[in-house]
Amino acid sequence: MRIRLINPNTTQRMTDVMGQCARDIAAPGTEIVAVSPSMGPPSIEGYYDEACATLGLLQEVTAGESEGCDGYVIACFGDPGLYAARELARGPVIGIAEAAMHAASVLAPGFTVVTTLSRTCGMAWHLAERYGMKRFCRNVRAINVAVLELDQPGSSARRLIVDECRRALDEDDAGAIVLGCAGMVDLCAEIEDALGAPVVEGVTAAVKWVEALVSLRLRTAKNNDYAAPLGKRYDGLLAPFSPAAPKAVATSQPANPY
Ligand code: 2AL
Repeated sequence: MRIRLINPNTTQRMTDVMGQCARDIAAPGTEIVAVSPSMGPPSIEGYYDEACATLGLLQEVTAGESEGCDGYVIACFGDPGLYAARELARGPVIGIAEAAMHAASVLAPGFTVVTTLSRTCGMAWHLAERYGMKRFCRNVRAINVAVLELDQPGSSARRLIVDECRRALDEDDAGAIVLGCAGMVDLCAEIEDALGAPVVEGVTAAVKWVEALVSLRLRTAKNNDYAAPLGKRYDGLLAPFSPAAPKAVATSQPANPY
């Protein structure tokens, strides 16, 4: 099985670390293709970044479809472009916030998200609401470290995350922690050791979820909302993104949309 792990920001060193962590937990026989778009923001820390990252991400899904990928992980905690990606993909597409929140919701009665900058806290709350996870989400806390500073030599990020997680366990009535940034993927084990409580990291959780769905031979439904985009011509700079009209099916049998 081939899973395309898409880091929607353009920072290759983040993509490489995510790819390695994903390969470390993937089942034998799972190939992880870790990619980032050639265009877009180097980190995603707000709604504008997210909107601008989405087209590069969708190009990576289109490339994955040409290569016959079996499933996709959107490896940014805002889950940008998730539903649009599902329109393009045959296989399952999972966002890391979606994966981590669902996993945490079965490990403890409530979880707290610990994220990077406080300006992204509202985004995490919106996602919790969207996924029906708000009743499990006790709090969203920020360490106020930018995404690209998480892995800088001498960064205090690990210590700040552990301190914030401890406060979450003490003050939020949370039993589990969700790490709120893909850039925290390689810190997860250390944080969990320090904390002694479940710490869910979305990149790895999403890889295992996609693996499970693909193993079950489940794919994205193509009858309604996640059907391929309607063929039409886009204007201006977006002309290259114009969805093609669907190909005619050369059979008298009704096409199986699935
Ligand atoms: C993220 C993330 O996961 N990747 C990125 O560029 N920004 N999330 C965040 N909360 O900062």
